[in-house]
Amino acid sequence: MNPHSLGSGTPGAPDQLSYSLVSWGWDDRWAAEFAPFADSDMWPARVTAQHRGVWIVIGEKGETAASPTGKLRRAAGDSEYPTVGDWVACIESPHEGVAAIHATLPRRSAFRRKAAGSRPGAQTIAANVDILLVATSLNADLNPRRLERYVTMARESGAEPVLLLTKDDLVEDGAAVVERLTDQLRIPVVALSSHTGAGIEAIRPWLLPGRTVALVGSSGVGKSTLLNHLAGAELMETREIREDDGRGRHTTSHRELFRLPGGALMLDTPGVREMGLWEADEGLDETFDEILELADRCRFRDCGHGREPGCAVQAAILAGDLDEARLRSYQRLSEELAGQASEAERREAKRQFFKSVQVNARARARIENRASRDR
Ligand SMILES: Nc1nc2c(ncn2[C@@H]2O[C@H](COP(=O)(O)OP(=O)(O)OP(=O)(O)O)[C@@H](O)[C@H]2O)c(=O)[nH]1
Ligand SMILES: [Mg+2]
Ligand SMILES: [Zn+2]
Repeated sequence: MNPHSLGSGTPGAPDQLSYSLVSWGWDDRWAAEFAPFADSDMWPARVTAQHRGVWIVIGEKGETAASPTGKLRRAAGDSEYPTVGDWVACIESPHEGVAAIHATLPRRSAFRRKAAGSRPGAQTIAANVDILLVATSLNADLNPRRLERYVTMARESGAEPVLLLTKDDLVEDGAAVVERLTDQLRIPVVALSSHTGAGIEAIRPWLLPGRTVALVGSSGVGKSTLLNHLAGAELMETREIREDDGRGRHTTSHRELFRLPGGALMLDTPGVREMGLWEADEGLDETFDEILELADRCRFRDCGHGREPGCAVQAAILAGDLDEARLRSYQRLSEELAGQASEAERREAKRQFFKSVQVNARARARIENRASRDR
């Protein structure tokens, strides 16, 4: 963590677009979003890192630790709970050296996943990302289903997805894989090597000043190595992949946003084993748009694309126009999403149940109170 350089003076809101904020992605639209807070002692800042219970924000006067006000913590749903990449309204707090995050400005994009563990709901991993670099290594299992899942989530986030095939120095046929996956996923695909520098130039067009670019993908694919290569410095620790040795294999353990020499903002994230789909219907439809198009021509509106007569999807598979594996992948992801809907329903039912129990408990307490008074 960097030292906090925020002075003790009260940082005011910038009158004009201040350069230091602009270099972190601030623009007229953010200034407009901040307008409701501008007449107070609040100042805008961007969340650049999140550690356990501590947020690092950067404002006009520099960097400081911060944490959400109790009110924000209590009120915040996932869309207001500050995360890396968020623009927030901060105010000095009584705790020295720690600013209070009063509000989160509405996000332009949000890369979300199902919350880890048993906690229900979604977790926003990165906010206000323009370009999502989905990294996967060429020398490992290139599971197209897993890639489709990532691309679906990336699309749903509102950011533009780009597939990075890392460690190109370790394989012979990188170019062929690029061609195949471009065809399959219909997004830009780039093969590169952070060790030799091959292919790095191909991602420069996305690394524009003030643009936020996030790196996501499984552990060990070389996300932090790429960040360090682009930064020309060891910003993040990297480590050789170890087989599971009981100590876990994740090297990066927190999310952090850095400014690269060219002015682009790059967000490194810890690799994840499992990215659960979350409210990704729209992204799913875009990823499988050819299936959706075919389905429009099925005889039955609710066609399951199995043995139904007049199924345009099955016809396309028979004609060799559609890969059956793509249909299966689409169906599997759809089912996963459908399962979530009912999971949400179950949660709601549980909430209602506990609410009624509480009401009953309160009613019981009132009755007992009255009974003891009457005694
Ligand atoms: N041969 C080769 N190895 C690479 C390349 N990029 C990264 N590596 C190696 O891959 C290993 C993992 O790299 P990291 O950058 O730590 O991977 P990561 O994606 O950040 O992993 P997590 O932080 O756990 O999510 C390191 O030993 C790197 O040196 C590359 O282009 N070529
Ligand atoms: Mg890393
Ligand atoms: Zn059909």
